[in-house]
Amino acid sequence: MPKVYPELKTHPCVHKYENPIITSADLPYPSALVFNAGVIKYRGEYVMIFRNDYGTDKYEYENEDGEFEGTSVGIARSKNGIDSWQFDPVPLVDSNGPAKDPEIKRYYDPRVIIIDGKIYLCLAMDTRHGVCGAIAELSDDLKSFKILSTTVPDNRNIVLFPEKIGGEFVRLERPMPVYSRGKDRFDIWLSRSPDMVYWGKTEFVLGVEDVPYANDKIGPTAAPIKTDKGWLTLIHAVDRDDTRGKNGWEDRWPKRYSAGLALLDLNDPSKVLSVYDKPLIAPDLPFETDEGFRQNTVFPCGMLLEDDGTVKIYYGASDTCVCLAEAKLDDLLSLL
Ligand code: BMA
Repeated sequence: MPKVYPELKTHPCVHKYENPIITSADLPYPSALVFNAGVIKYRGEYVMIFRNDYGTDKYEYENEDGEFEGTSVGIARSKNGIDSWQFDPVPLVDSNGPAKDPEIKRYYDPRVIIIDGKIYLCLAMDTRHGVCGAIAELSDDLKSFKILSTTVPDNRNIVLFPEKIGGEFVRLERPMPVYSRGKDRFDIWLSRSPDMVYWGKTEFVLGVEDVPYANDKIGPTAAPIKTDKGWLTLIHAVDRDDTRGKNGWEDRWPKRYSAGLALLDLNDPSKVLSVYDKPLIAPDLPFETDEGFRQNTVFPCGMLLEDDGTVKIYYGASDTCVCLAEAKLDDLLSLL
C-alpha cells in the first residue's frame, strides 16, 4: 500500500495492542468482517457489543463484485476486557432475522452505556428511506432490546453521556447535511431529552473545520468520560484525498479515518473547552494500513476508564477486526 499523505501517527502516549483482539474467525456464526464495538463493564465482566458483516467472503467479493448479505450485532464477554472473549451463540440483532422489518435494511456501529442502572444501545440504522440513529434499551439478561427513539434521516453516530446533565439525558450525534454544505462536511451536534424518547434543544458542538487533521467529516465515537476538567470526548475524523486509488477490496477508498480528542464543559457539553490538534489514534499498524476491507480506517465505538487511571479504547481497524488501545487518563488530559 503506498504511503498516505500527510502522514498521521498515533500519539506516543497511546499503547496499541500488537494484534486485533477479535477477528471474524473467532465468531460462532457466519462472519466476514467483525469491527466497530462498544464495551461496558456489567456484572463482573466486560461486555462487548460489536458489528458483524456476513455473507460474501473476501475472495468472492473480489471476483464477483458481490455484496455482503447482511449485518448483525453480536455480544462477547471477557473477564479482563482484553482476551478470552466468549461469544453469545446467536447475534443480539440480525437485520435478516425472523423479526425482519422490511423498512429496515440493517443496524450497525453499536455504542453501549449504562445510565442509572439501565443499559442503552445506540445504533446506526439504514432504512429504505434514509440513514437514521436509534436508541434502544437492552434487557438485563442482554438477550433482547426495545427501540425507544429513532432520528429522522440523515443522522447517525449517536453517543450518550453516561449520566443526566442538568436533569436531562444528553447525546452527541452527527447529521449529514448534504444540501447545505454541497459535499461531505459533517459535524458534531448535541440534543437533550427528558425521557430518552423525545429529543430536542439541539445545538451545534464542533465543526470539521475545528479539527486540523480532518477535511471531510467528524463524528462522535464513544460515551465521554467525566473528569475534573470536563468531559473527555473521543471523536472520529476523516481526511479525504480523491487521488488515493485502490485500497484493500475497494476499487477506490479515498478516505482515512483517525480518532482524536476534545474536552467538553461539564455542565454544558455543547461548549467545547479544547480540541487536541493532532490525531490521538491514526491507522499505522500493518493490518490498519496494508490489509483488510477498508484500509486506513480506525473507528472507535468504546472507551472505558479503569480504576488505575487507564483508559481502554476499543476500535474497529480496516472495517475488518476489533482492536484495543490504552492510555493514561492524565496523559490524555494533558493534551487538552
Ligand atoms: C462509516 C461507518 C462505519 C465504518 C466507516 C469506515 O461511515 O459506515 O461503520 O467503519 O465508515 O468505513
